[in-house]
Amino acid sequence: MSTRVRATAIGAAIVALLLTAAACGGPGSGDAGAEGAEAAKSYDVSLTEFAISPGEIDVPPGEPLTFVVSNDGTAPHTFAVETGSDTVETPQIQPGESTTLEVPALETGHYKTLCTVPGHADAGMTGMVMAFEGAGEAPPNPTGVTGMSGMAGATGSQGAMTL
Ligand SMILES: [Cu+2]
Repeated sequence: MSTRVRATAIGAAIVALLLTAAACGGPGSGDAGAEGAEAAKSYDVSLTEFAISPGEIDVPPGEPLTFVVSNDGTAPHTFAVETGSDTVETPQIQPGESTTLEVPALETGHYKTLCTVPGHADAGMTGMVMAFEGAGEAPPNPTGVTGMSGMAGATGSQGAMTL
């Protein structure tokens, strides 16, 4: 009887050790990853007749940009950024549709944005991307990466340990 109790206790101790080892390994590697990889930021752009909103988009220099472009107007539009060396633009976006535009990292400076449909830029569909240090700090975090599955696992393990 007593040996049986002892065996159970040893088993519980081993389980506890394994859990402790797992817990120690987790947070350490997690911290390293969070510091190294910054979450990619994206910028919402709305197209209408005949305007690009926001007219000025502030971005940090030196990192690739993603623009989420929605056509909120009633005619096809495009969104283009003149990066200096060339023009990066979306295909024509139909009314009510949206697309994304990937723009390579920009140096500090200002860059013209426009709709490339003939006549639209002249009608007012122009804007500016301003790239400068400090832009886009404290960005919103819509993804909410909180590791819910990890939490659930921990709770289950604790329940087992109390037995
Ligand atoms: Cu347009």
